[in-house]
Amino acid sequence: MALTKNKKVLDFVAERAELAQPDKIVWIDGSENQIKALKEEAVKSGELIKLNDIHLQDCYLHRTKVNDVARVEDRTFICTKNKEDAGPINYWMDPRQAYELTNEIARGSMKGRTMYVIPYSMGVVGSDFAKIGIELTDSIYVVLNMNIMTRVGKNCLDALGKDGDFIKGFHAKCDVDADKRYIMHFPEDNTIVSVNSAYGGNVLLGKKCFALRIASFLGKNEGWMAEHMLILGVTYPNGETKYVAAAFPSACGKTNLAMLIPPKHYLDKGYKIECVGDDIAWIRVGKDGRLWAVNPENGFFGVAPGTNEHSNYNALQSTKRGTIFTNVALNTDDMTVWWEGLTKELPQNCIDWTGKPWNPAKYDKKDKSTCSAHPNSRFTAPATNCPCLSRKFDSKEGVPLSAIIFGGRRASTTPLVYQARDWNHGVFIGSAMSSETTAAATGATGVLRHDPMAMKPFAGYHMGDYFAHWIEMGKKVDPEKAPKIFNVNWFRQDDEGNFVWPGFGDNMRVLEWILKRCGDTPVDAVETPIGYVPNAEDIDISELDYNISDKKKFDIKALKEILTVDKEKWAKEAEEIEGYYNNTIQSRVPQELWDCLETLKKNCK
Ligand code: GTP
Ligand code: SPV
Ligand code: MN
Repeated sequence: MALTKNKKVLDFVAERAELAQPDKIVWIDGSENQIKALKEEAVKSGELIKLNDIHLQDCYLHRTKVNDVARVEDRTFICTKNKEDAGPINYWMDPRQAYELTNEIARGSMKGRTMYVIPYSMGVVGSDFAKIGIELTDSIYVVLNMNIMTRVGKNCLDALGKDGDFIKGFHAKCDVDADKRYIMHFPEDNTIVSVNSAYGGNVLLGKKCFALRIASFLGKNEGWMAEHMLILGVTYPNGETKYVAAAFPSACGKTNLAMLIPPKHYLDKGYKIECVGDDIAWIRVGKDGRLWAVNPENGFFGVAPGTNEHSNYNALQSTKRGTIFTNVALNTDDMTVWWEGLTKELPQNCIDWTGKPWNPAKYDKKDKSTCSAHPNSRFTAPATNCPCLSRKFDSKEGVPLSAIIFGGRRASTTPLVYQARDWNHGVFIGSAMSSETTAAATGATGVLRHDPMAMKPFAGYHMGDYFAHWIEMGKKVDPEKAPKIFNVNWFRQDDEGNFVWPGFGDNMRVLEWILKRCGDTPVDAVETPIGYVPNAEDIDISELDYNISDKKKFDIKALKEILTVDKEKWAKEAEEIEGYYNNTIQSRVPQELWDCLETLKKNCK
């Protein structure tokens, strides 16, 4: 039975049902009983495998088709009336053509299936930040994941009232045919259509599709920002908390930074990290002239491989209850899950992510095809499971930002950390980001590409206009209270290809410097061609017992090495950025950024 009298919702459901012709329509009310019944149904059909309820209470494993394991960037379209508005780095399709194409694909595709109506809110229901979406889907996996990742239920429809507007999402798995897979965004009609996939970012429409692509478009028009950022709080021994947001590309360390556990001597002093969000931030200018951020999500869709008790204890704890694992290995000894990096010892009796017995003897770290879990295997875990979840997670107004951090995966050139000279220079640094590609999207990994503000795959409009929006937001913030902007790189490598910086919990040492630069306990920095770099002595490397390789230890010499700014390399980088602006983003690059580029070029002479 319909759970609302909102005519727009009813019309949307009716129109899509007429197209897809489901046997049944089920409204998701968010009740425990309904979710429980859906889990049981999915276990019965084999869509989910129930895991050991003692070790992993109410947890399930799901395997996708082997052709459907990551976001498909080249099949993800921004469908604006004018091609120009989607910009040069988005795939574009004429909206009429995109509707026709996907309508043809979806027509009748839900015959014999159920269409679920998921009312959900991005953000705390009732907060000024929050926005409501309705996702229609024929996948129980999607319903159950959305129920973890967003706030689902009848109260979202109540918040809409009789004629409130919402973001329309339609998902049909069809035959999961990769050749007919399309993820279409219609920012001008607040609509998303996804067909022929059943994987994460392609189908959990509240996440990248709505909370980044559609929301960034709304933000541009309404004066706020939707960013691919984690949000964390650093609580000091005196109880005060400072918040930072950080944008790193997919699989470049957001979840890890968001819930890091500081080194022991910080903990002993009383420092604490609190996680507000691990992937997406919606940011507004508050009445006080500061920037305020909320995490619009309600759960974590985190990368499994590499997650373990030491690298990310909090994430691992978050997966112990009410979690859905996708494409990890099943340990049949005790019906638990495993993935590369979870434990040092390899389990002997696993079914790999494709459903075949896994041979640990053949496992070779360097050969992905021998892995038991897919490199982009994920856990969908409720945020409330996270031991370090911030008290402000559910706050309607969000948290005020002291710093914004950009970062990427760069084997060379980019130092461990540096600070922008001012807001516009910070925007320039974000716009000029490059990072090596990862398994989070289909295609080759390890290829260096431009990924401005970690938003290359997620900006729902022209990237040049997106840069201009950042510049505009800088003008709206009180200059005295604007967050300072930084860039970090945890991934500098030595000549043998080892990561030099210990990373993970030890990133706290860099966060401390960043917050000092935001005015805590002022600390000097070295002015370099690219911005302010720390004096090596000002990064705390005490109590650090870390070996870069069998032969090398991390010490002040290694630190100095990864803080170096090589003028020649940066002159080349500047040329590269100029090429990107000229050839890719073209005429819509704001003058302020051209000016920063000129300064960089001059500084590197
Ligand atoms: P998405 O969910 O795809 O947006 O990824 P993410 O940005 O949240 O990345 P995540 O924290 O899941 O980390 C991705 C990979 O980077 C994992 O394999 C981590 O082990 C690795 N990683 C994270 N932080 C660090 C770090 O500080 N140093 C090193 N060397 N690796 C890291
Ligand atoms: C990312 O790729 O940045 C993710 C995973 O967070 S997905 O939801 O698939 O986009
Ligand atoms: Mn992400």
